[in-house]
Amino acid sequence: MSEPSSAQEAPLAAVEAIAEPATVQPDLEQAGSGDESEDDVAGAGGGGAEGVGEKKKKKKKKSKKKKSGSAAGAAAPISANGEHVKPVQQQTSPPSIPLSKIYVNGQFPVGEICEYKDDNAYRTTSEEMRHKELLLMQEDPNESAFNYNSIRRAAEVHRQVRQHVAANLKPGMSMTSIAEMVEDNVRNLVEVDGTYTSRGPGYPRSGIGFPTGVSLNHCAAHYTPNAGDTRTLGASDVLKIDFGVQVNGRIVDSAFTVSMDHKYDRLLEAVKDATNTGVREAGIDVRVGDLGAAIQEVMESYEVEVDGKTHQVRSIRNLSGHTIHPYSIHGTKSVPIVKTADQTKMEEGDYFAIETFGSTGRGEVHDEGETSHYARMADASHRPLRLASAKKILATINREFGTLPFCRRYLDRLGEQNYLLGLRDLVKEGIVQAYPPLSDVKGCMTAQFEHTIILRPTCKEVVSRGDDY
Ligand code: HZT
Ligand code: MN
Ligand code: MN
Repeated sequence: MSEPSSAQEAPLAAVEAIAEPATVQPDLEQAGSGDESEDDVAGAGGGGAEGVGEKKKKKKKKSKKKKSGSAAGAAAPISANGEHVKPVQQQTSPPSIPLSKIYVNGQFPVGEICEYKDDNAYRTTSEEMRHKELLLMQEDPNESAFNYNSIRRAAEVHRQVRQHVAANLKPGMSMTSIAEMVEDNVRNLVEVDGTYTSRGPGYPRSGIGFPTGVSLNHCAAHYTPNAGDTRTLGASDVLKIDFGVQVNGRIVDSAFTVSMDHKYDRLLEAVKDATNTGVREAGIDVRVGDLGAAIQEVMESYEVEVDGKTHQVRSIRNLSGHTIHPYSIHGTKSVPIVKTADQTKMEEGDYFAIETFGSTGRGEVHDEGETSHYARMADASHRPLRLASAKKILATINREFGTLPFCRRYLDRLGEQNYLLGLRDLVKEGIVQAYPPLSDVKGCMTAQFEHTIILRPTCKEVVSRGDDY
């Protein structure tokens, strides 16, 4: 079941590619030249969709060098409505060209398409479902969650940014510079321009979806540096890079793990396999507790040997995947990564972040360390605030982020000062939720892979799939 060559190969290969000239680009010819087959539609972004239960196509070897610089996700050449997705120019390295200048007709690459199975196999060809989907896709992207172009644009930004970041990570870099490398590139490619959708302030047109997680080693999630943090990346660190891109409120939430130290290869492979299992088994009418069981079974079938000691990889039982709603990173459903009795069903129209975490430790996380991540609660009703600093920072949060998560660095760069007391008051009043770093026991290692999927009427689309993971 496991992919022999997968795990951290992509990130490490990318890291090794630092030495190469950064000029090799995907050939535009190939991307839109009409040599597409039906396979290309179904395999979208999924040339690299290794191990998700579909035939692998032999990759054309046009260059001896690994492609770099763009479309890490093997851009799909045809959009869902049959129109060609034509890049009119190639991305630079480092990336500098906004996606809207590369895909000028507004059609962005389709993710990996997976057919529904069993009782839902009829959906693939059902006229009713196709018709429904065509109508949904014509809805206004501002108002409808079903205009998939917004999320595909966010996903292509994610692929291009992560490709660049993975290729440029070096031990000794500060965690702040790593997070900023992600964020600066996201802002450029997704064209953050300070405008809002028709919903007004708090609903930015496009931008960063949530703070860039750069969690290290036994810390599994929700660490990003605050001001003054001097931590640097070590050569034997296990780094989870978890970042989000947002277009018209549609958020792509996807993450990968890298380590320069090969002794963690097997851990990364286990978690990648577990996440791909979750992605593959997800579908309409699937019970989330059953999905958790499938994920756990694959995760815990792995053993990793680190410095002469053998560990069974554990699924971190109190972490989970989740639905994603417009402008809200966690919707109402969770996807456990261990077997549970949760009978909640996945449904048509749901957007899910499928993420799994493996650990060489206890397989359970607790809050540890200073909080960096926050988000305003969706229901903002509250009693009057007494602290002036709380009122002031809440006004900024309402205008700039609405219900999108943010971190202290994002407040700093807006020029906010001395807001910590006010921010803590908002947390105390239940207006803002704090998301502290989540860690397993000291000395263990944790890894994560995550994809965003859409349960479309006719098929499942793994929007964030790339040729890296
Ligand atoms: C919270 C705050 C953020 C959502 C998962 C996650 C990163 O653990 C229901 C299930 C960003 C995301 C989130 F700033 N969380 N995905 N990527 N973190 S979660 C959660 O809080 S809520 C899982
Ligand atoms: Mn994430
Ligand atoms: Mn997530």
